[in-house]
Amino acid sequence: MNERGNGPASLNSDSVEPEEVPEPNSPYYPGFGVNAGAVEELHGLYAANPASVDAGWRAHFESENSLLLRSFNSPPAPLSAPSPAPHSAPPPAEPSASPIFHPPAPPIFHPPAPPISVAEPSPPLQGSSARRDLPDAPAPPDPFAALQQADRYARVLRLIHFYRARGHRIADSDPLGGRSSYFPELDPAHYGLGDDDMGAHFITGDLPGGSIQTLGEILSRLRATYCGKIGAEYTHVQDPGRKAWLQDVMEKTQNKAQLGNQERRLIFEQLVGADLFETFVHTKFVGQKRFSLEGADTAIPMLQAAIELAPRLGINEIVLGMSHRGRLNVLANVLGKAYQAIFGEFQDNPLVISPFGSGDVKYHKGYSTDRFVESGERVHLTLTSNPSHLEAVNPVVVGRARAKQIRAGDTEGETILPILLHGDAAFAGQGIVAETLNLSQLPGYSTGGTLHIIINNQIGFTTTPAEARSTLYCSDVAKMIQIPIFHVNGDAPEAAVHCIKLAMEYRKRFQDDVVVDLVCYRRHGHNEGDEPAFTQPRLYSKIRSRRLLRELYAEHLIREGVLSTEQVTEIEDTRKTALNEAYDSIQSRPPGPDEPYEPNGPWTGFSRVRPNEDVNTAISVERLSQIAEGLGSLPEYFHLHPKLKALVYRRGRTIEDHAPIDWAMAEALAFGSLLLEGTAVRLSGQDCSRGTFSHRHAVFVDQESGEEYAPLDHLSDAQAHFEVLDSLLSEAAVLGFEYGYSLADPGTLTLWEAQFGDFVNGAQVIIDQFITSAHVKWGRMSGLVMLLPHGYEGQGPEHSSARVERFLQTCAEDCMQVVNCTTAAQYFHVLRRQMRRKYRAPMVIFTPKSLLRAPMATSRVEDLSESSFQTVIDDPLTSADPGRVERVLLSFGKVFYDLLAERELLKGDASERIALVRVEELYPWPEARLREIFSAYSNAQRVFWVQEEPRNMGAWTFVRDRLSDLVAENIRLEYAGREASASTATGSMRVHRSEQAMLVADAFEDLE
Ligand SMILES: Cc1ncc(C[n+]2csc(CCOP(=O)(O)OP(=O)(O)O)c2C)c(N)n1
Ligand SMILES: [Mg+2]
Repeated sequence: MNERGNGPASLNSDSVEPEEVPEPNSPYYPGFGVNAGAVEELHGLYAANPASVDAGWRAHFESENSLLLRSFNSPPAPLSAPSPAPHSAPPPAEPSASPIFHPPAPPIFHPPAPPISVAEPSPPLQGSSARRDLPDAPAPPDPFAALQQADRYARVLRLIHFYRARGHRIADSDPLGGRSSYFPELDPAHYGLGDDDMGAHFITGDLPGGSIQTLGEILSRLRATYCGKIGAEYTHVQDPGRKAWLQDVMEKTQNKAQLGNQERRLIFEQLVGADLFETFVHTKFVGQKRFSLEGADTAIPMLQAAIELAPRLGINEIVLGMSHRGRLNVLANVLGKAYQAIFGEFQDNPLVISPFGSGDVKYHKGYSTDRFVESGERVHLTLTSNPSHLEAVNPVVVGRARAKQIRAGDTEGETILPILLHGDAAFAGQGIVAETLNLSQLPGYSTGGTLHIIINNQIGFTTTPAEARSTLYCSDVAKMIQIPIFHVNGDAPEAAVHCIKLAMEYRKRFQDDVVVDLVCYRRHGHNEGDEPAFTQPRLYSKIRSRRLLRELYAEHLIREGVLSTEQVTEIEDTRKTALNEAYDSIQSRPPGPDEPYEPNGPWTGFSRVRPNEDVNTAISVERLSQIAEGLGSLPEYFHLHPKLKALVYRRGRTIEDHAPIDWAMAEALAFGSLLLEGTAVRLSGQDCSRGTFSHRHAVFVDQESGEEYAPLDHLSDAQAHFEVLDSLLSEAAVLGFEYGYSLADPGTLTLWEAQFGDFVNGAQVIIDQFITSAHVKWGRMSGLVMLLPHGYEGQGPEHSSARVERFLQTCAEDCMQVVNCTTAAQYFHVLRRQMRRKYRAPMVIFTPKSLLRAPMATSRVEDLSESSFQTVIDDPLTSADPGRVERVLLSFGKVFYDLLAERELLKGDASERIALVRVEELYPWPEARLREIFSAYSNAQRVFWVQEEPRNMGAWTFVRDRLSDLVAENIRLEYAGREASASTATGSMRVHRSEQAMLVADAFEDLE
């Protein structure tokens, strides 16, 4: 992990005082406090006539220890002596390691300038002004003049600081000219400095260009660096090392791109490609939505620059995520998706059927490809499929990148780079942005930094920035993680490419996210059919008068002698020809699906087609013992909490003693068995290492040292990695992250646990838009497991229901597995089944609360070593003589135990006339197994579905039709459960109990 400034950051944390605290006006200040002024006055008298002050003061002023003398007579220190300072940044790479920028090493933290001697000539100085004296320094010995001069120096140092902190406020970063050109703290007059002072010399602190420069020189560097086409926000970064590095690089280069002619030509070609693609599609596919990139064309050279630079920074793969804006352009011009394939989608040819299901609109689809950069090195690019829900893809991309990194053995995020493109309104508005940023530095979730590019077209659909946010910039939320933000003029492609280089270099050095805010405009409406002037007439009259960027840049390059007019025409013609040829070719030969769906890479050999046969998930008693022993072993030195000693001891002996296996133990045995078989396990969720219900204890904490120890990660030298992470307090981003992780690593059992199942609805977008539908929309598999505590125990409306009904409602096309286990062994087997099959589909497991420790839900060693997961558990009591059964009570989850308890109260042989059948997996619907069971209970006259949830919730509406199809025609299918309700559960324990008793009574009505 990086070391970082630890202080809490606020959104306005850059509104700080200057770093160089101005010297106090009076040299007496440190010693005399509020009396400094009086002492100063006395000294004035003394200076004019020593006899005019009393002997004590005279002695003091003459004394070597006098503050005044000390201040003025101390040997002058070199003004700009750089001292490698203590800073909390991680050790930066050697300067030579930077392929782009070559600032002096190491990053420098400049201490405040030492006291200035005006009595002595300045020592020799470095830099252009090195040999300058301070001609403006008044001749000694007039101390007042010296003080005035010190004050002027301090003012200039403040001015320098404020250019660093606020220069972006007047930077020319908006191509529509919307940014102000005046900001008070950037006006020399604000510091009492006027035109007359421009030629005067001042100390500059750590500003490059020499320790002493004229005010004109100082301002010129500051304005070039901070107020050009790039507005840099970085002084909110509290880590001095990071800040100093950036400052140094930017001020030395004056934040100007140093691009060769070849690179500039390439930028031009990319701009031509970006623009002509849009205009071509516009004319050929009239009226079709494409969410044009026009106005933000520079995004293409920016992405190209990132790819080009990647191998030089050790990056061989980039995982991209973006929304609608310009996506087709990125697919064509960055990922190299064939024009034919894209045009084919515009034609929506009925012959082109999605190979995996319903498919998706063209501007949501993912793509992957290999790109070869100039040097011949390969970069793998993956654009993650995403839904319309803006920014929802962010955590998915980051989780996916993390999994790829771990698979590649890259724990520092050096080889795989996530890039996220955002919209300005969405970045400011969607909470998942902040949640994802918040993940970026957390152990287990960090990727070594994401590069964020905001396509800031200064509008969101029809909404203006003034309506869309309370912040100054659309990027302000990113300040909370103290990362640099570059606002760059979208019509300045070279500056934008420079920002990308700077951002990539910064990420490489500090493993942080970086934001590049591409300030641009949207040439058309939200989509091409929209009329933007309905709502933004003035803005759009301005935009319509804007010339194309490619034309402006062509003129610039012609002026600079980089390209001739003929070359410009040739570049444009070549691109037009390619577009026309692609279009013509698909008229005669329609393209097939652009991405034939064959699982590849880590997915090779996996299938989305559910196998019919069961998989053996039992493991030997010896293996179970080995795992249990591991669970019961802690290092000798480990100081375990006394209350946990019995638990650890018990776990260690469970198998040997043939003790009952509870929920947590079954889970640990399942995890342990997978780990020993080489399958990694990653479990993430709020407080999940201990477990919300204090049952899991997957990690122990040494009571003296605080060291953490996870026994499951120490079972054997040959095992796979076990990772359990207490996550950020988010549902959407964390579930999104784990889903992304599961996309890239089918070989790791990836689980997300909700604190209580009801919180899962905070992540609904991830469930609906990705987990349940990604396969049929985009052909993407996932084996993600969601553990959702569920069950009616009188804890009120918010801690009872994980909304079983919502999952069931989306079930079709084998999109997922919906499970509720009633025994520990069933949980053990279903977890193992998830990984031991070559089939991958997401699984939701409704996990218990009260059953976690309930003896009746425990299992025996044989249940783990001999059996396997049963989708339906028939009643062991009645199945021996099914013909006697008159009533079948079907249930899903813990209510089974209530029914069991009630049945035990029945007198005589009545209990043998009631079968309690547990449906343990509702989806895929276990039709064959249920049919088998019903046919055995052929004498039953009544079949009940019993549930704890209200009638409009739970599984009732899902099972009703399905069960009706299964039971004989003369049999009534009945419901026993709570009445329909708007809220999931009552807040009263008393009411809960009576409802629970009532629903059980309903199931047993008319029985004695
Ligand atoms: C979560 C969500 N809410 C609303 C929408 C509808 N919508 C689509 S684009 C858009 C405006 C987005 O503005 P911005 O983020 O600035 O991107 P731009 O279209 O300007 O590139 C809206 C509101 C959506 N797609 N997703
Ligand atoms: Mg926008």
